[in-house]
This record gives sequence, structure tokens and C-alpha cells, in this order.
Amino acid sequence: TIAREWWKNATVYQIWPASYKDSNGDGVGDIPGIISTLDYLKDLGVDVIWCSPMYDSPQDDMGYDISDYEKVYPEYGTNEDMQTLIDETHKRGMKLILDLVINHTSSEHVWFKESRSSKTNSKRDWYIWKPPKFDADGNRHPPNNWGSFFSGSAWEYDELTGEYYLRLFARTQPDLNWENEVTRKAIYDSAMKFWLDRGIDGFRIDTAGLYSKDQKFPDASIVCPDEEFQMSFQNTNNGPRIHEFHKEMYSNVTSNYDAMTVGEVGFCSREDSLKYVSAKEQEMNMIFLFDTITVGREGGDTFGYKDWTLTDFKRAIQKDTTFIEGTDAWSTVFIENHDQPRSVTRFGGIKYASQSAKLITLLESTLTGTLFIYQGQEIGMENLPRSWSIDEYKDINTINYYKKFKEKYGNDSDFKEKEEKLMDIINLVARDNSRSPVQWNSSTNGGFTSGTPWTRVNDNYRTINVASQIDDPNSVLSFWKKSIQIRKQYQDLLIFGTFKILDFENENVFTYIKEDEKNGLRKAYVVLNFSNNSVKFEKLIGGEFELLHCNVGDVDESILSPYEGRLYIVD
Ligand code: TEU
Ligand code: CA
Repeated sequence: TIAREWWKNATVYQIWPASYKDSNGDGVGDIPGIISTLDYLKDLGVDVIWCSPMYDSPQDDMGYDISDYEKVYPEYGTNEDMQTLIDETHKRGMKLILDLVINHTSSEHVWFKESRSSKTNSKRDWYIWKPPKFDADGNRHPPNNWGSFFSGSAWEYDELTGEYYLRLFARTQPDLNWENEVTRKAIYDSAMKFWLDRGIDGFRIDTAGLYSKDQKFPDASIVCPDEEFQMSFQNTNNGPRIHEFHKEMYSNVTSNYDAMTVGEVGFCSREDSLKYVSAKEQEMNMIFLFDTITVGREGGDTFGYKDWTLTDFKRAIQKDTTFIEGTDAWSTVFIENHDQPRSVTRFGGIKYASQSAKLITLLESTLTGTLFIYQGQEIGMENLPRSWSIDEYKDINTINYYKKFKEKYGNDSDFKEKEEKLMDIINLVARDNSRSPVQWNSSTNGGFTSGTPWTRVNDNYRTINVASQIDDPNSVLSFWKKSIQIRKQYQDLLIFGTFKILDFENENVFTYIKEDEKNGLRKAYVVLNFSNNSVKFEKLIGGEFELLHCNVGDVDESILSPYEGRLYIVD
């Protein structure tokens, strides 16, 4: 039997501050705005709030480029506001975790300013500096072929000292050198203990698999032959010392607090995943794996996309959630976050938007692990309108990619056609899709701000918003609320149970059972129609079926309507 720590049956709600709620009319969400919604979150059934970076930052990567770990970004509020948020969250019996971004800092962080100032500075070695490579003609090149996640080389040349620094993300996000023990200690003190001592309850750990780089810095193998620079995953992700670093972080910091930790790891074999999250390993409590959210995404190309089938989706969910079975480890359940598009658009059927939002709710609320919901998901927010031009897109990842695309194909006679194709994909998977302001009501700008929003509000705010759903028993919001309650009530099966797919090859319907190891007789039986058509409903196991929850009003025993889903208890 597995231990049941408080964070295991928790429902976590992610807030991405810039687009959540603006309290002072400057068009940017802020901490007082968050505080004003705490009762709403409590009422929804939220146990833990995860707040994306609210630290001081030039905002080149929306706060994932931190210039001061110990200071709140002034547009979001003050350190006192943060203390109020911590206290008010606790008063309502909820917890608060922060984003821990420690693979890199902003180039505006004082550590980096010192490091860059000279080769002999005492902080030179806090970041990763390498001399250039010169070819036979004397031309300067980066130390190796590693590519940035945000396009181009992962190395940035610095004129002042004539060396390159590593930056796996934006050029203003230099990677910290985790090999240096002094640096690690500074990270623990400044980024972690500072906020834990102020009462926060843990961290979502950004890029938790990337800290240990292959110290030989070899060229990455060529996955995309047309590209100059290659994904460096094999040399940077799950690297040689990564578990040593996480064990140190645990013993020096998180184990001294009743802290919850969830690491963003992304891609990992079962064996490697367990090293991060087995309780006995003493590293992190759980990790986010990306198999499900990257179904249909092509590795190596940020905007690569190909057709996928329901079987692919099932296989991915199985991998992300069942790797812990029979172990002392724990998993997560999520389908949206600030890096992913809206799930209704990506995995549902937009013609049946609210029905398919509820279907995804039913799926998520019956999967094993800690549940994470992203702001706006609870009302079924959708991707940006396809009619919007590239100018409405604000994310550095999208913009860099588009620029590179234009440089490459801009003069082609069929550029317009190519561009339309790219815009289809951008509109489907870009991070911008989840970054539009939360739609609170049907007033101007969806009630997000009384001023001019920093980024455009989705045109559909008049029909999709919190106010119109809150008292409607048939809304997506009410369905989420009820699903969270049922998840808690039947937690032995739904949160802690084992997962077994019954119709792996079916391309329309997804059926699985959840079982309680201790009491194998009673099962949860979940059937989800992921298609635009009505399909026949057949019970795939025997027993007494009792309908507990479903996303339609009238249930026809023998037919599942498009995007209909049901949860039965079977005795
Ligand atoms: O994301 C890490 C990560 O793997 C992303 O680069 C992901 O592949 C990408 O967003 C897909 O487009 C984390 C944060 O969640 C992200 O917001 C940051 O930009 C990134 O780290 C750098 O801190
Ligand atoms: Ca504001």
C-alpha cells in the first residue's frame, strides 16, 4: 500500500499571472487580482494553487527569465502582496506552490552581470562559458551544434570577453553551471529557502531534467539534417549528475519543509522516471511527462505536427500514468498548461465544444495521480481565433520560429500558401493559445481588465466566461466542480486505483477501468466517445453497472452521442 501524503489527492490550479486577473486597470494581471478570486477557487474544489513565475524579470520569456528570485515583479505587486496571498490562501485551507526556475536566470540577474564582466570574475564559473571554434578560414563558430528550444544556436557570443555562454532557451536566459557547488548553494538559498521560509508549500520545478550537461559538450547527433543546429536533449536531459543534484536539493532544502515538489521532466523512460519520483529515492514527489500532450507533435521541430489516432492518445496516457504501478512513486494528471494549447481545441471536437470539454474533464478526473488544471480550462476556454494574424502572437517561441521561417521561405513564390499552412499549425499548438486573458464575464475584455489588456482577449468571451457558467448546472464549470467532488469521494478508485484500457484498438471510443488494489471487487468503468459520431455502447465487462456521472442529460443505454462520456461503478 502506498502512503497518502496531502499532495496526492490534491487538485492543483495553475495561475499564469499576466493573464489571470488585473486589479488596477493597467492591463496586466497581478497578485491582488489573484487574491480577489480565492473564494472562487476554493468553491471550485481547488486544494493547491501553483503560481507561475511572479519574480522580477525583463519578461523576455514571460517571467521564466528571472532577474531577482527574492523580489516580486513590480507590475504584479510587492513582496507584501505575496505574503498576503500566502496567508489568504492558507486561511481558506488551501496551499500555494511557486515556480522554481533554476536551470537558467535572466541575463539581467546580478549573478550573470558579474559572470559576464570578466574571465576572472569570481562568478565566471556560475554560468557555462566556452571559447569559440574557428574553422580553417578563421571564421568563428559556437563550441558545438546544440540548438536552442527557441530556434537558432544554444550558444551566445559575448564580445566583451570573446567567449560563448550556453543558453538552451532565449539568448537572455543563460544556463547556470550546476557543476559548481557554490552556485548550487546560492540557488537553494535565494530561489528556494527565501520563499519556503515565508510559508509557501512547495514548488513546480521548471526544466527539472536539464541541470546536468554532458561535460564533454559533444555535438548532438543529427536529427534534422536541414538544420544547422540540433536538439541537444541526449546531452542535456537526464544527464550524468541529475539525480545527485536532485538528492542534494531534497536533503538540503525540500525535506526540511512539508513541501510538495513536481518536476517538469517531459521525456523519460519508465526506469529514469522512477529514479526521480520513487519515494525511496528522495528526490521529487512527482513529475510531468509529455507523452500525452505531445501526441502528434514531431520531435525536434517546435511546430512540427502530424495526424494522430485515438490509439496513440491512449498509449500515451497509459505511459504517463501507469509507470508508477507496483512502486512507491507518484504521478500527475494534466492536459493543459501555459506551454500548451487549449485541450478542447487540441483533443476535443470544436463543433461540440462544451460537450468535449466535459469529456476531457471526465477523463482527467478519473486518472491516477495529482490533478493539475490550468486557468480557464475550468470554463472550457478555446484556442485563439484562426483569423488572427501573426501580430497577435506574443510568445518568443512563436515569434522566433516565424521569423526564421520567413527568412527561409520569404522569397518563395508560394510563400503565402506556406505561411497559411504554418499559421494553421501555430493556431493549433502555439503557447499563445493558452495565454490569452481569463474570461471572467461578458463585459468589455471579458472582465479581465478595465484598461487595455497587454494581449488580446479571445473574441468568444461573451459566450465563454465564468459569470455565465457559475450558476448554470449544465456548464463546463459546474461539470468540473462536480467531477472534482466525485474524484475525492471515490478516491480509492479514481485517484489511487490502477488503470486498464479495455478497447486499445478502438479509434472512436476510449474505455478503461480503475481498480482498487485492496478491494478488487468494485471498479470504476469509464467510457468516452472521442468522435463526432454516435456510436454503439457495449459493456466490455460483466457485473452490476451503476451510472455515477456523465456529460449528457439523457442517457440512451445503447448509444453514445458525439463526445459523450460516462462513469459507472461496477459491482
Ligand atoms: O518549459 C520547458 C520546455 O520544455 C519548453 O521549452 C517546451 O518544450 C516549450 O515550451 C514548448 O513550446 C519551461 C517553461 O514551462 C516554459 O514556459 C519556459 O519557456 C521554459 O521552461 C524556459 O524556462
Ligand atoms: Ca495590474
